[in-house]
Amino acid sequence: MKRLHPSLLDQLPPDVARPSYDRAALQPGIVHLGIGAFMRAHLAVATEAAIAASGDLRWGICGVSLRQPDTRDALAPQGGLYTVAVRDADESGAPRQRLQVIGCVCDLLVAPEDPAAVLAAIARPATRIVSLTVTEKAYLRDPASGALLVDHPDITHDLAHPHVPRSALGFIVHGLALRRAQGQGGLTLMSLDNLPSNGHTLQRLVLAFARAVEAAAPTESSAGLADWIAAHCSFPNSMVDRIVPRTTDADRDRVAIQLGYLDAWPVLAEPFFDWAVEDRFVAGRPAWGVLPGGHARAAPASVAAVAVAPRFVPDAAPWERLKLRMVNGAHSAIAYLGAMAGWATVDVAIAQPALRAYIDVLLRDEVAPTLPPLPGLDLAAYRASLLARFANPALAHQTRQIAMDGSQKLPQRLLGTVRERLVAGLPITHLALAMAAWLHWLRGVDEAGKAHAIDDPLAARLAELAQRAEACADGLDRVRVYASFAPVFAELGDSPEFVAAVARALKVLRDRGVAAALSATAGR
Ligand code: CS2
Repeated sequence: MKRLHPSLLDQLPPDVARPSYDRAALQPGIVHLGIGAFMRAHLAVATEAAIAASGDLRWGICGVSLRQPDTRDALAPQGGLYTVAVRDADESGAPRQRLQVIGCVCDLLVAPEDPAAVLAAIARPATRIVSLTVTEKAYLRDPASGALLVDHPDITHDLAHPHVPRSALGFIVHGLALRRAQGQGGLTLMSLDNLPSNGHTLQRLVLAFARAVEAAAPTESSAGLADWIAAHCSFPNSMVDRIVPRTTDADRDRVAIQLGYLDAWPVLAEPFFDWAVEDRFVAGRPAWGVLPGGHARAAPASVAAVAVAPRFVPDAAPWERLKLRMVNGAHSAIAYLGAMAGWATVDVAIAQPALRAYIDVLLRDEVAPTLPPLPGLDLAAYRASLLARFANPALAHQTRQIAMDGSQKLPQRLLGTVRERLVAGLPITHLALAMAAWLHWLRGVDEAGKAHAIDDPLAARLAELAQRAEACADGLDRVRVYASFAPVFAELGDSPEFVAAVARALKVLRDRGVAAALSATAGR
C-alpha cells in the first residue's frame, strides 16, 4: 500500500476531509513542544480549521519531540501529513470513524538530535506562540506543592549546558534568552497540559528556572532574563478536553483501509472537543473560532456542543478545576479500579453497573459540590455527557494507559477535592476508594495475580514506599505509611479522617476485591 503523501491529497476518498489551503506557503508561527497524539487531535485540529477559514498562513506548527524520534520518523516521509480518526458508534452500536487529514504541521524536530534547531525555532521572528503538551511529569515540579525541583538532574543539566538543554523548561528559557539577544519581542507560552492553572504554573516554573539561570551564570545574556520574560511573554491558562487513546496496529490498519493509503501514525479521538482559554496572546494567534466567511463562532450553549474551536474565557482556572476533578478524577478512579479488576478499557469498565453507579455518585455527591457555578454550565448534563463519553465503545481506551504517572496526576485530580471536603467536614467515602485503588495498584499485582509495572517518574520511591507499607500488619498503620509520602499527599498524611477513610476502602479491596468494594461503597 502506498504511503500518505502531499502529492496524493487529490486522490483521497471524497469523504476524507483534507487541507484546503496552500500548504507550501505555510510559515511555522507556533512551536509546539511534545508533539504527541493529544496535541495532534486537539490544538492541531483547531489550528487547521483556523488556517482554512481565515486563509492566514502564518500559523503552521513546528512540532518538537523532546525525547523520541518516532513521531518525526512516522510523519516526515508523509510531508507532515497525518490522519485524525474521530470514532464513535452509530445508533445500532456499530463502530464508525470519520477521517480528516491534517496539514498544519509543517516542520518536525527531535530535540536530542538537534537541540540548537529547537532553540533557534523558539528565537525565530516568525514564532509567536510556544505551546506545550509534555504531560504533568515534564514540568519538573513537586506534584503536591508545585515547586520547581531544583535538584532534578534535568534542571542541573540544563543550567550547566545552555546550548544543549534536555527539559521543556530548559528549551523555553534558553530559547527566550536567544530571542532576547537577537532583539526579538516576546511571545505567548501556552500550556495545554492537565495541570491546575496551567498557564500560571508554567509561568511560575519558567520564571524560577530563568532566575536560576541568572544565578548560575551571571553574564550579560542572562542578566534580567526573568524580568524580561515576565514583561514580554504571556501565559494564558487553558482547559483542554478530548479523549485520545493510544494508536494500535489494528487502528493503523483500519485507517489505511478507509484512507486507501498507509498513514504510519494516525491519531484517534472521540467526537467531543472542548477548549477554554484566556485570550491573552501577546504576539497574536490564529483565527481560532472563525468560520469560513469570517464570522466568529457563537459561544456554544453548553460545553457539550461539539465545535473544534476554543471558547475564550476571562479566567480558565475554574474550567480547569471542573475538568480535572470531573473528567480526570473519574478517569483515574476508573483506571485503577478497572485495571485491578481486569477491565482493560474504559468502556468495558463503565459498562459494569456497580462501577458506573459508583462513578456517578462520586461525581454527583462528592466532586460536583466542590465546584463553583460557571456561566452556561449545567453540571448534571455535563456529568451525564461524561458518562456517555466514557461508554464510547469505539475508542478502546486502555485503563492501564490512564493508570500511568499516578503520583503526578492524583494531587490535582482527587486530593484537592478531598482537602476541601475534609475542611468542610464532609464525607469522602467515594474519593477514598479511588485513592485506595491507586495504593492497591502500587502493589504491582492485579486481582487475577498478574504482575504489572508501575509506570511513574517516582516509581523507585513508590516501590520502596510500598515495601515499607506492606510490612505493616495493621491496615491503619499501612495507610499511614503510604500517606506519609509527601510529594503526593503533603499534609493530608497527618489527617486521621483521611487515613481512616482510605484504610477502610483499602481493607475491602484487599480482602474482597474491586466488585465487593464497589458494592460496599454504594451502601454508604
Ligand atoms: C487521561 C487524560 O490519561 C489520562 O490521564 O485522564 O489523558 C484524558 O483522557 C484527557 O485529559 C481528556 O481530556
